[in-house]
Amino acid sequence: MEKMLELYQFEECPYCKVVRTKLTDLGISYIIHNVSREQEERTDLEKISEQKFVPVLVDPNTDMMISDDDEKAVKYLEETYGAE
Ligand SMILES: N[C@@H](CCC(=O)N[C@@H](CS)C(=O)NCC(=O)O)C(=O)O
Repeated sequence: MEKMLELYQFEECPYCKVVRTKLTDLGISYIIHNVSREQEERTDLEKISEQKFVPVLVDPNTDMMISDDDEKAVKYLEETYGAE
């Protein structure tokens, strides 16, 4: 893993917590982008992912972006980094 993974999230979001926990369990250091709790204010997130829901997981190593789907993000992390 050459580049750090990035997670757009806010702390109380239960779906974000699932992804944070999986990243931690896999020992992956990552960059957190804390978005506003107000959906209307998530303009940066909308530019990047073309939608306003979190979590959004970005893996620049594989050009993968997973938006608004914690189960898919967890599956991706297990399949991509689970063996490390
Ligand atoms: N199905 C999505 C649900 C994600 C979701 O509902 N995220 C909430 C925050 S917990 C969200 O962004 N809601 C829009 C908002 O905050 O207004 C997932 O599996 O991750």
